[in-house]
Amino acid sequence: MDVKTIAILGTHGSGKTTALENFCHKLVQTPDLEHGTASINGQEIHFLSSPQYKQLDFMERIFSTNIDGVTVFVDNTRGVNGEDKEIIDAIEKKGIKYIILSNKQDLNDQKLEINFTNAPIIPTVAKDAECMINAMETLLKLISPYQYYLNKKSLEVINLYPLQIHRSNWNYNVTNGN
Ligand SMILES: Nc1nc2c(ncn2[C@@H]2O[C@H](COP(=O)(O)OP(=O)(O)O)[C@@H](O)[C@H]2O)c(=O)[nH]1
Ligand SMILES: [Mg+2]
Repeated sequence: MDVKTIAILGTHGSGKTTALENFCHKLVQTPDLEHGTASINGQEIHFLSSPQYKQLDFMERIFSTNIDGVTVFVDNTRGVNGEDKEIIDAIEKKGIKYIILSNKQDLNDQKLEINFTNAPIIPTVAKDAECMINAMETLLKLISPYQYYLNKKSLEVINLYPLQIHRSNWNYNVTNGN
């Protein structure tokens, strides 16, 4: 089965752990790594993140492995700082597909302005399941538009079954509004 690996990066306190606790099942937390899985739009995803301050060290470690995409959390109550720029520059250099989350949008609803990247900037609230799913779908589309389309089509077929037993817990919860 095809599993995508997505790195969750961002400065300390930007909302990475809150988001992972929200949408991952089987989230494993150690002092230098957080990882878990989720199924979004029929795509199995393995998420990797680091609870440590030094994101650049962590990036060096994981960028030598096979990363399909990156989600960068920016704390929108603070705006973009030098460390955010370092993280984004390093991803650009590697040529990996990424999105930027303007997180804590509930505390500051101003649009996050970044003038040094053309990556999608998506307003989010880390505890809000629906907006996190939408953000991840945007990244999946960016990574592989065709596969995203195929996954969506096969979900439509599965949804013809009234019990939806083939759907993951994650999708099941969302359709029930839990
Ligand atoms: N209001 C609000 N608080 C958030 C949001 N995301 C994270 N937080 C809070 O910000 C703090 C740091 O979040 P955390 O997930 O630990 O950041 P991390 O260091 O990137 O893992 C915690 O107190 C969270 O509850 C958000 O979208 N809205
Ligand atoms: Mg954390």
